[in-house]
Amino acid sequence: MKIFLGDKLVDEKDAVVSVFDHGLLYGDGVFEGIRAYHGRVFLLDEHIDRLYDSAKAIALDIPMDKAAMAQAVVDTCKANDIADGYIRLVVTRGKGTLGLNPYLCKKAQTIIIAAKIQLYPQELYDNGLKIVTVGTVRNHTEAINPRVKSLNYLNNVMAKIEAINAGCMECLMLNPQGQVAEASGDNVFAIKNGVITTPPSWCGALEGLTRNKVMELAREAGYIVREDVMARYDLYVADEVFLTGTAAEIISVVDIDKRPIGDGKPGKTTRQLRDLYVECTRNEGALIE
Ligand code: PXG
Repeated sequence: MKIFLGDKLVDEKDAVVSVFDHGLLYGDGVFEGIRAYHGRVFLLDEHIDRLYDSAKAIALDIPMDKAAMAQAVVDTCKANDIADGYIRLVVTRGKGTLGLNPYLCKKAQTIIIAAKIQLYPQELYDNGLKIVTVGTVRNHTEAINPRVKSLNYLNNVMAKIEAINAGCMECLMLNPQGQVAEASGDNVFAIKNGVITTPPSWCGALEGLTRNKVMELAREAGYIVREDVMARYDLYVADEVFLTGTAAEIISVVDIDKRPIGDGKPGKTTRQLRDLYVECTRNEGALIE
């Protein structure tokens, strides 16, 4: 496998970073998880924009412009013959000292891995997910804003541990005010009487690109789509609930905290939105050439 490291493609065996890299020492850095479908990188510009916004928020200078970064993603896919796959784009603070001070790290480190994707089992799409609310609340917006896709994912990892311990693959995370934020690695939506609602990002949600795409597709299909503050109650009494994310795409939630959602089966609007989304993944994206 070829890995993009720093400013060029290298063999996997040479793709090594320093033990003094602050990405490792402090989780100091940002990342993106991107999909390639049918020889195209889906939502590439949107991922690059979010990466640079995350970097800006943590005062990290990426030593490459956006166009060069987008090209590096495409080149990494091409070098590995990836037409359908998963791309992990990481920018760390780089090599520094054992102290926290990021200003002592001379240059940010860029890593791009293009690999095959491990998909969720089809059974989960057919039957839907059961999730639980976890005790770990999403980061306070003035601690690490959840809009920053940072390398510091312990908040989400702690939530995931609770989900797995409860026998679930995903979970519901609330913000410190007790409002619905998102899942550990996905955004959450509810549908009630034909109105589709998701929490605004200021409630502690990553501004998911799948989320944004689904909102756009749902509006085009004639649905009313709202970003609104949500309580767990809104999810419990919804007709349908679904999660969105680059890896999961769109997946139904059929049970939350032992409350069956709607009739306890994946709903037809979720199915419709999933079909529209899959259609987009066939036709859109930056060509890998
Ligand atoms: N919330 C969080 C906390 C996430 O990490 C999403 C929402 C969905 O955002 P996108 O832009 O993907 O629609 C994410 C994204 C992984 C993996 O390997 C995680 C994500 C994306 C891709 C892969 O677990 N999280």
